Amino acid sequence: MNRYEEAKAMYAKIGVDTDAAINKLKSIPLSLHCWQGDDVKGFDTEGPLTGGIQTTGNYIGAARTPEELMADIDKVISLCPGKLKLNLHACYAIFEDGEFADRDKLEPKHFKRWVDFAKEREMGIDFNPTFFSHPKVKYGLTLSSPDEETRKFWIEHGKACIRISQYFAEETGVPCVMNIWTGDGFKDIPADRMAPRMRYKESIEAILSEPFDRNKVKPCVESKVFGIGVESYTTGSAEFGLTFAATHEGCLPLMDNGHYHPTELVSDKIPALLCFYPEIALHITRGVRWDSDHAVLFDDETKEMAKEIVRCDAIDRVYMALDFFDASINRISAWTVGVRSWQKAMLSALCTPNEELKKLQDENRLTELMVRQEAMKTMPFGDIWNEYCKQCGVTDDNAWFDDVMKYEDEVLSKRV
Ligand code: RNT
Ligand code: ZN
Repeated sequence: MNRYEEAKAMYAKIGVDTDAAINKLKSIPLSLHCWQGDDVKGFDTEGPLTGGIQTTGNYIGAARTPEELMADIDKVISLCPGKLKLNLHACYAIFEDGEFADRDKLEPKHFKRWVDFAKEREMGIDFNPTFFSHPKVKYGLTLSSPDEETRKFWIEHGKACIRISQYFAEETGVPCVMNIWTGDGFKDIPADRMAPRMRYKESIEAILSEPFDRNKVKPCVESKVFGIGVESYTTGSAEFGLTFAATHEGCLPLMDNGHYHPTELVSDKIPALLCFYPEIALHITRGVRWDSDHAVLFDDETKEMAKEIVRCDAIDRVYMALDFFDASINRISAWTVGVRSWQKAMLSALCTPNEELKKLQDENRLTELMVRQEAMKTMPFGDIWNEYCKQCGVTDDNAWFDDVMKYEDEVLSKRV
């Protein structure tokens, strides 16, 4: 018997079918964010990253062009098991022959090359209007600005993004999750907390008044507790985001697990939202002391989030997307570790005897529940993971790094 067969038998004893788990995971899409490859710079502006988010580090090899970014994404795809979707930001528009369109004038054609890229790889596409890193962000505000012209510009941007999202869905045949996040807020104590939120509400409503097919475009609102330089107040707070989504048909709440106080757990929020929303969306990241967007690891909270999605039987109701950006280490490795870690967390959740454990809880057999849950931790999960990687045609955790170093040597190190 090989290691997988032995591990499979051990899991079978506790009521888990590992073959079924492996097959199920192959069909679950994970949205791969393009912005790990170039430190969230995009192609449409020259300025710095703003909006309360920050990348730190200057490791060699950030992608500078669409070609480089696409090549890097291909490298990541080749190292990762499972089904991926492409997650783009509006600032990654590709302009041909010196043409330029500002964010309010973006059109589907500016993303045609991304559509070709995704179709060739049988990937769907998710999308994000980019409400940051742009001269029209006025005093740190966009959709909630008191300046009407500013608001109008960003509303037009949002509407353009709805049209582009619908184009993505039509071209790929896969619904497009379109996420609205702004860094709007104040560094210090504001005098008016409500009016910016009323303006934000009306602006999002104006964006969503753009006609679109709700089966093709899934608009989301992502909330946040604070940002760098936006410490005292964010317009799009948690209560704002949740209530907006709850009161606007077809709009989903998006939770980014870096966007809460460090002792709050998104794993606990997932089942709470699933009681009310038909569908929700996630940004999966790793905050270290703050929303630092470190690469996702196979750590306890990541596992717990995956467990909730699986045991709430909500795989088809939760849109999972990665959102991190580390510029201090090899970016391909950061990306690959993040993808593989989430896949691992999902596989681990699928290899958990959830129904049996729930029964222990319902029968108040809480001592046994603790004992069984602890025992899960030393099951031979690595053998199941290696089998999944093998079936997906990718190497195990120890083998892919050499490949990245070769790519760094041959490709990334030449980008100076
Ligand atoms: C920022 C939000 C947002 C961005 C991306 C680039 O804190 O998490 O989702 O990270 O849109
Ligand atoms: Zn996010």
